[in-house]
Amino acid sequence: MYAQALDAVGQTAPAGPEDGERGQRFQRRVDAEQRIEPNDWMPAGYRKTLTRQISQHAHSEIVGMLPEGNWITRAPTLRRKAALLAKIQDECGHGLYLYAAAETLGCAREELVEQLLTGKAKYSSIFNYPTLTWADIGAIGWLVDGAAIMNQIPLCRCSYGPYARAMIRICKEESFHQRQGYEIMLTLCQGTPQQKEMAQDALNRWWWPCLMMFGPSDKQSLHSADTMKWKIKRFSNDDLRQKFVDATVPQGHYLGLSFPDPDLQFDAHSGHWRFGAIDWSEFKRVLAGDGPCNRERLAARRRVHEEGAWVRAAALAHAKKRAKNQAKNEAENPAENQAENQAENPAERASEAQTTGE
Ligand code: BYC
Repeated sequence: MYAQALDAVGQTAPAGPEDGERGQRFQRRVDAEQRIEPNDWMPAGYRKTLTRQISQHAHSEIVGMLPEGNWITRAPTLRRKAALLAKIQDECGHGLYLYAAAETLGCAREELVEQLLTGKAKYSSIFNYPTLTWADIGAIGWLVDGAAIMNQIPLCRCSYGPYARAMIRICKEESFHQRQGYEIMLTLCQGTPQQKEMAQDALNRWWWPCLMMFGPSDKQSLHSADTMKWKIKRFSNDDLRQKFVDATVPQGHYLGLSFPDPDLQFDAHSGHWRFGAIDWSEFKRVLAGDGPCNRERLAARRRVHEEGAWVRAAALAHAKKRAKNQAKNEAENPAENQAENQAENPAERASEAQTTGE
């Protein structure tokens, strides 16, 4: 379905005011909340920034499986192991929907994956931190998925149709992820003093990196002006960060935990939790490839990509064989095939109508 947009490959259009009437018409459609679809004309800048954001988002989902995968064999109970496996599989699925959405913009998945493996494309900074104890799995669900939902719910209304539609399903699953994480934290906080200490230690280590997930401050953000104008982003990085802090601090207090920020305090006048300064030098270091686990994460991705080469080769060979057999069959029995197609089509059409609700 998504591959239809490959029709648009090569239609590179200039970006900005020089787009003239076409560009103005595009902006009017965006302003009127009309969805932009793969075969519609779009400014080159819109296509480029969407490809960048969606593919980085896809890479984040895929790399995001690694820190949690570290705990599958050591989950404390069968129930926890089943939930963790399901969550990690969901993340793989999210990555696949997102690569498919990015492909509708005319960039092949192989190329996007190559950009990740060569270190050219970014993925979320948060996945360059280690998962040292089981409590980190709780903290990732509660905080990382909590931050992801805050950022991703507005993306369900993104102006680009395939991205917005992918995000609807992703957000439903993220909400389950967040709850399973909070439940792990609650269990630890109601357990032994050592378990509560583990939960506190995980919060201490994940809190600041989670605030960095929302990206640089609005003043430093490179793309926000364009992405807000094009209604890809609906809220600025700082606004989303503040919403996350406001939602999360009372949840932490309910757990009986404290936040590793001496400046955190409630401002009754504005109704917001005010927090201390973020260490942007750490964020820059992680983005530059020098976080605690950057090298390990990329090495793991490269290794599994190489090890999976035979699966890609086998799938391609199988597809070729099927296409060849089908062509041979059609050449040998043209009348039969025509009758079969005619018989099949009404059922196919009916089932399509059912799934699209027509
Ligand atoms: N990490 O101009 P800005 C998840 C880069 S959740 C790395 O503000 P933009 C998951 C940015 O790419 C995580 N890089 O950018 C959860 C840009 O560099 P380039 C994924 C970052 O795009 C649980 C530069 O900094 N979520 O998947 O307007 C389990 C300047 O920034 C980060 C998404 O991807 C960062 N944290 O705003 C498993 C959501 N922040 O590209 C998986 C979709 C900024 O010019 N993405 N940069 O080289 C977005 O909403 C936006 O892309 C961002 C950044 C808010 C992240």
